[in-house]
Amino acid sequence: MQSLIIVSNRLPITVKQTIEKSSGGMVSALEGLGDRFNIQWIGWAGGVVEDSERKEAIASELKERFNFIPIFLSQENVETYYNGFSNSSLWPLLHYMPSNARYEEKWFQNYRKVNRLFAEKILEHAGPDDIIWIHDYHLMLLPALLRDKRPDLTIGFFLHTPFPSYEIFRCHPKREELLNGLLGANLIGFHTFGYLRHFRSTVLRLLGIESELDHIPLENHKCAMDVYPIGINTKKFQDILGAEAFSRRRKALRKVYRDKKMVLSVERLDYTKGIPQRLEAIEMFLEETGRKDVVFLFISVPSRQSVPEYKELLEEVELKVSQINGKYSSLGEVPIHFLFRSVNFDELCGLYCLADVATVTPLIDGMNLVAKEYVFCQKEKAGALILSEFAGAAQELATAYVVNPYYVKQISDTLKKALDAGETEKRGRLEPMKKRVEKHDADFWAQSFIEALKSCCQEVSPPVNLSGLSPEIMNQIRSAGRGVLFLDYDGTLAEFEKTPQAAPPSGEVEQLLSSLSNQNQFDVYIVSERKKEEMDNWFSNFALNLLAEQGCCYKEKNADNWISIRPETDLSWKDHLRDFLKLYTGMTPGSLLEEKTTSLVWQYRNADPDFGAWKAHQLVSELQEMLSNLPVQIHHGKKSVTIASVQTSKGAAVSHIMALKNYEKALCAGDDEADESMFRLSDQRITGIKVGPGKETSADFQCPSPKALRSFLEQLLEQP
Ligand code: GDG
Repeated sequence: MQSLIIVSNRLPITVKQTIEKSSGGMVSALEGLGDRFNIQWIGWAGGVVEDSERKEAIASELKERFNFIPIFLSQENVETYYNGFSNSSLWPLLHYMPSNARYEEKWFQNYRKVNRLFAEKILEHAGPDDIIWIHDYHLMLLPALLRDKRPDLTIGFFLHTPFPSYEIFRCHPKREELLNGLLGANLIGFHTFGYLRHFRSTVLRLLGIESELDHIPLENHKCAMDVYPIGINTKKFQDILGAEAFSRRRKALRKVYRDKKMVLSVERLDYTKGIPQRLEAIEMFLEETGRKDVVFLFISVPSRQSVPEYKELLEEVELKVSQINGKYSSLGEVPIHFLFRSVNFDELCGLYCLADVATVTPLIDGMNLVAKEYVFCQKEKAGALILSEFAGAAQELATAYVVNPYYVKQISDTLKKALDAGETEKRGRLEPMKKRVEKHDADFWAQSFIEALKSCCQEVSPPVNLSGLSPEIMNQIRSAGRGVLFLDYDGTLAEFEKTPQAAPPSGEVEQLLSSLSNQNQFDVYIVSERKKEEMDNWFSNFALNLLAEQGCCYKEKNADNWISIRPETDLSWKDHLRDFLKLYTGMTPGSLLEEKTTSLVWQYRNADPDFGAWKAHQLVSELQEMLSNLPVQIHHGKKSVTIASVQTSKGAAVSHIMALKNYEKALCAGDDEADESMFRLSDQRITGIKVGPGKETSADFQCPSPKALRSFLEQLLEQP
């Protein structure tokens, strides 16, 4: 049976005198996968265990009883990796709270170390076909660490928190490393489309990598992204709600709160949960209504108390609760019952069933399972859910009483409305939510993620690819009497750089150009949109033919002069357009205008990627209207808009040279819209290779990256 290795910061266990498995949503969801996979779980056992015999004993018990593999952390790692980097640096930032985020260099070093520790442990256990499913922000570097050692692994990553907008994520000192870490995965799952959208735009803005609709094309793999809202462990709730003992428990609880309407809050005491704002809303409610028949019960589970912000929050909340209680209590009547502890599962379910209203008003929350659990537990009567629009759950539970958690008056007014609502209104709101929660439970979540993860790795390569090209075409090209290669430069032979000046040949590219210069099997043309002078500067050390400025002119190797392909071209249109394009350059910081012999090129590689693309579309549509009667063509290429004479194109230049030199066979490679003119030539002698992603191409073959093309060309040059 195939192995599924689940990896999370903590193993779902509590180690006390004995070891007990805890039963959160994830545990049961994953148990549902047990029929199809041999499930192993790797994570921190919790606490600090120094004694090596004790470590061994724990490890062997965990392995034997649950198939769990523990990671042991030192005290220092707990402080730096866990309390420090994960909970004081990443957690606040992922939750839009940069003012709570702190950073120490040492925290990151240890975060990296612990991620490596996880990687080593996984690699010890991962077989060739195993699936690895990593959870959450504690392990953001792990996918790339694994990919680096084992490119064949199937790696999924699920983020349980929000992914914030680029403007927030960019605050983090290690933002690029974190993103690159995540991109090692084959599939990244988010709770909502909003988080996915932010992730894509952050990858574009920080790493300059463009995404396709549902994936990010990378050099050696595809990183798919999708939305998988987590659900609750419905079976566990169902079992308890049906049990006889539970109904007794619920009756007992009801006695405690008889004659009262109960408003329930359940959460970890965390600054993301909007507790101070909710307390203010309660105060306003009590002030305005003077109601004595409502009790507000808070179950605030202690959390991260060694992080200073959490201690401060506790003090703030306790102070506010005592102020409100001091002001609005009467003998025997206390409006807020604040429990700073957890309750057991039976009690929790009892409270869910009993509560007339649940207030779930986080300032931001990845999903929030309490909202879903409350909905599921409404059986005999219909309770009302007040839900923050900033909880991921609000995307699915749209018929709740949705509030802005920052708007205290709105929460207070909604409390009044929810408490006074009739059964019909509450049922009407509840039923669609219940249906959703019942169907899209934790099991559904895990199954959908794993199915998608499996299928992203089984995907066959795109229909046109180089694997078909290698033997057959290589031989044809090699055996042709007169063979020629037309090779575009930027984005084809060399990786596309952020600035046009940053791409002179170096490293692997330089080596390949030397090999191409030192062979005599084929003639080689470097084809580019670049200016003649630039091509002279960059390529004069190589014995290669050059074709510059989108096919306007060429220069044979070892020759001194450039030869114009169509000297009589009409270029009067350039004077009409120059000033107009300069306007766009002024409006778009980072863009520039390049003037070439037969073309004008507006480059926006350095502009804000979204703004640049937006302006480019605007430009193209204006140009299409302006230029309809002029002898020009417009190309919207990679980060550039080219307006060139109709008589000039790379395709026309290739045709011209093919005829002139009477070549028998040609190979054209390019990555961009302008290169399509070579691929579109209806000439049996020509084979086209499109480099990079993108489905729309007239090329015969496609290869994923400049690196892949270089290695293909190296092979081509080797003697068969
Ligand atoms: C992270 C994300 C996302 C709470 N108090 C008691 C108790 N609980 C249980 C609840 C619920 C769970 O804890 C809390 O889940 P949440 O989803 O609300 O929040 P986080 O723990 O912060 O979880 C969050 C989640 O991951 C899943 O992806 O939804 O956004 O932050 O199941 O029932 N359980 C018991 N006693 C308590 O006093 N027994």
